[in-house]
Amino acid sequence: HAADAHRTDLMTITRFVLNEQSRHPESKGDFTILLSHIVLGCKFVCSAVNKAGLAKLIGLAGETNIQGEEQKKLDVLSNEVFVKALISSGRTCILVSEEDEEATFVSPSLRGKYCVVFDPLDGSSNIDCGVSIGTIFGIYMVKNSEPTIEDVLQPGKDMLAAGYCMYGSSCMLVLSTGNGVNGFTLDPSLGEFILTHSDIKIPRKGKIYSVNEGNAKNWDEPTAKYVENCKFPKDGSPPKSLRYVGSMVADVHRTMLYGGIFLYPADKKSPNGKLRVLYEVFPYVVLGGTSRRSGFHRQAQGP
Ligand code: P6P
Repeated sequence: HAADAHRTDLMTITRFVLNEQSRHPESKGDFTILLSHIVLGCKFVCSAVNKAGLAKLIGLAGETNIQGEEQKKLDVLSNEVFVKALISSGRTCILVSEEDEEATFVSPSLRGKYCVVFDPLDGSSNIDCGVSIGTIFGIYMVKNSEPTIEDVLQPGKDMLAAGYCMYGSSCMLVLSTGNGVNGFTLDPSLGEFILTHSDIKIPRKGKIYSVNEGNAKNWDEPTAKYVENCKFPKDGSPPKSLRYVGSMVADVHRTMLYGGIFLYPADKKSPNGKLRVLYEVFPYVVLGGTSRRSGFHRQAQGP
C-alpha cells in the first residue's frame, strides 16, 4: 500500500510549501503565492525550451512568426515572463535579473515584501544543441520600508529561499526554504511539480570534478595544483572523472546528487571569476548550506 500511497498521495510543490508554511503561523501565505508565480514562470520556460528546436524548424525562433512578429530570443522571452509573473504576484518589491541592466522597482500598488534575484535562462547559449539549461533564483526579505537597491545587496546568508529549475531530459525544480533541499519533477500530464527527491544531501565524497580545463593556462598555482591532484592523486586514490557541461545548472545539479566539486575559479582571463555572485553563486551557497551534509559549501571555497 505504501507504493499506492506514493502514487495517489501527490506531494505537489504548492502542498509542500503550504506544509512548510504551517510551521510559521505568522506568515500569511505570501511566500506560497510568490512561489506559485515562480513555478508558473518555470512551467512556461520548460514548455518554450522544449519547443525551441521545433520552433527553429518551422521558422519561428529568431525570425518572424506567422503573425509577422519578430520572434524573441528564448532568454529575453523567459525574462519577460518571469518579470511579469513576479510583478503580478503582488508579493515583490525589487527584481534583479541577469537580462536587465537595471533593477525593477515594483509600483506601490503591486508592491510586496520580497526581493527576487534571478537568472531567467542560464546557459542559454546551449539551447541550440539541446544541452540542459536552467533558471536560478534567490529570495530576500525587503529591509527598508521604502525599497532601495541596498535591499538586493544583502549577503547570501540572508536569502530566505533559493532554487533552480533545470530544463533537461525532465524539468526539475530544486528548492530550499532554509530547512533542507527538495527536488520536484514536472509531470507534464498534470502540469504539477511533484516531490521526487526529498531532503537532498550532497554525498560527502565524490568521484567527479567539474571545471573548464580549457582555462588551465590562466589558472593560478593553487587551482592548478588542486586540479592536478584530481587527475594524479598523491595519496594513490583513483583519479577523479571530469564532467563539464558548460551549463552551471546542469553541472551543479549533478554535483548536488552525485557529489564531487564544481568550480569556476578566478583566473588571469576573469580576475573576478565569471559566475555572477547575486543570482548564480549565492543561491547555490544557500542550497549547498541547507542540504544537511553540506560538503558543497566547503568544496565551493575550492583551492
Ligand atoms: P565557460 C553559462 O554561460 C555560464 O554562465 C554557466 O552556466 C556556465 O557554468 C559557465 O557560464 C560556462 O562558462 O567559460 O566554461 O563556457
